[in-house]
Amino acid sequence: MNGAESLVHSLLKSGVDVCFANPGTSEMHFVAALDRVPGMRCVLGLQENVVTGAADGYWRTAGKPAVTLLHCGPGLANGLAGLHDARRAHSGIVNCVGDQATYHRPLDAPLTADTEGFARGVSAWTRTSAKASEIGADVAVAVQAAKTSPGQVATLICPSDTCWDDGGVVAEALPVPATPQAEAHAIRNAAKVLREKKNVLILLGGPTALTEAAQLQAQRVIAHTGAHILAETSNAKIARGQGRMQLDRVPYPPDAAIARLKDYEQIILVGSKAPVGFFGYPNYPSLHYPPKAEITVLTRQEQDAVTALTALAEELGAPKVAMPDNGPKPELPRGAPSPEGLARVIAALMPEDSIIVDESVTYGRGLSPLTHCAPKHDWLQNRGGAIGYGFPVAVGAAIGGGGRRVIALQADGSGMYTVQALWTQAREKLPITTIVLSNRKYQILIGEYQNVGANPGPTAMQMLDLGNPDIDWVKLANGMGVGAATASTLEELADLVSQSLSQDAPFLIEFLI
Ligand SMILES: Cc1ncc(C[n+]2csc(CCOP(=O)(O)OP(=O)(O)O)c2C)c(N)n1
Repeated sequence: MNGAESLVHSLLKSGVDVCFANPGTSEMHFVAALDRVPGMRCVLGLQENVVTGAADGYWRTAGKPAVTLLHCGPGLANGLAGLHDARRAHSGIVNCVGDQATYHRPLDAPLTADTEGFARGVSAWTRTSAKASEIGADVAVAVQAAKTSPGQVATLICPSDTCWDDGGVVAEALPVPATPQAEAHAIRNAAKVLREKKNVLILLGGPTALTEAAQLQAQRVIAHTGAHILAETSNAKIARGQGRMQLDRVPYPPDAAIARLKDYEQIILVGSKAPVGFFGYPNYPSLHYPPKAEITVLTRQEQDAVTALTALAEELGAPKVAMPDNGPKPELPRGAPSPEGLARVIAALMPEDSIIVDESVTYGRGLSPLTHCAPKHDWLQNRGGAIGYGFPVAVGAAIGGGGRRVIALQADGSGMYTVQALWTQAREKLPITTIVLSNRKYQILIGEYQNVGANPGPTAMQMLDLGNPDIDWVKLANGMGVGAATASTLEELADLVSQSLSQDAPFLIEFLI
């Protein structure tokens, strides 16, 4: 058995059976091993951020890591934005990066690069395999690292001779450390704050605090104490819709965030970070909460928020409560495009258990309150702020979701970073309905200009405008095998969304907003 075969066998033993790939010469033995070792679903992405973003989306819905196959330092570097967003979302991913053969590396051939250096900035765990007999054991440790709470990026660099040499040894799966529990004093402290203090905010974030199970316990706590509750601005996955809390998020715009948080004297963090701005601005506070507010940590991101919130509810003597009814589905709206209309179309039409991949940027800021009444669904956001996460995450979310409908809300500027993912959606026949929010601008940056105290002149405006020429999304999608149509009214949007939901295939709607 060669090293590559032991690598694939070891991944399968550790429960990793989906590979998102963009290979090159140094990965040919891995690719060949995929033919000889059955059981790995292989999905080709035509740019590396498609590959890494898909692995991110896969973790978020499947709850287990996929492996990526990337080509040398430059291939990994192309995928770094996706890995940055994945790291911020606490997505577990195993990257296998092919590289120069060990004896060839000192010759400084063209693709030689600081592959480990590129990897370290986005990975919690990085290793370069030394020989074929060790690569199986190395990848088992990589999977263990990826699965360790709260979910981590692990990168194994595989020099090509470690793959083609004989002597591969298959490694068994390693035990994954249990999710750590909150300390007993953290639960007592939070209970004391909730009993004795006023103007208390509970802030939910991270992988476990936004699940349905955690929300049931959080609902007990707020019903009993009258504390307020919010989620962080961007979240990897929030369980939403009927049977879930009507959870608002800390607003993105700094003024709105500061106004929303100004009266809190106490903030209890449950898997979250005390809110800071995405950016600093001249003469503007970086902290979006009052600096005098006291911060109490119930759980850190890697800790089990469900058990901690249950213990907190018990400590407070909070009775069990039913989730509030989130109201009836809305009527389908008609007329000119509006964010409220978009929210109503989605809330009215999404099937139960849909996955919403949200890269709606400015247009989507108000969608949350109007979609609580939708059937139960998961809402995925970009936690890292590196745009272009939407199309690829939709690919991975659909594959990890095993047939669940994905509805991707995709701002046009962000979509152009990773538009190649549409081809993968078509090839894999994924049930993804994409609504491209076509405003033909970098709208958010026009607002950011004002935030930094500048006024865009004609040259600056050219850097923020996506017209001249207009991007033809229908042709782009068709060119990659995805059916598509344009909607310029809410009724056209609703018709196209309904049609697409009846097909087990991707469909793209260019919504002219
Ligand atoms: C990788 C990366 N490159 C550039 C940026 C800077 N950036 C932030 S938002 C944005 C434009 C977003 O435009 P669009 O997706 O069309 O959304 P809109 O603002 O129009 O709602 C840019 C270029 C970024 N955040 N990440």
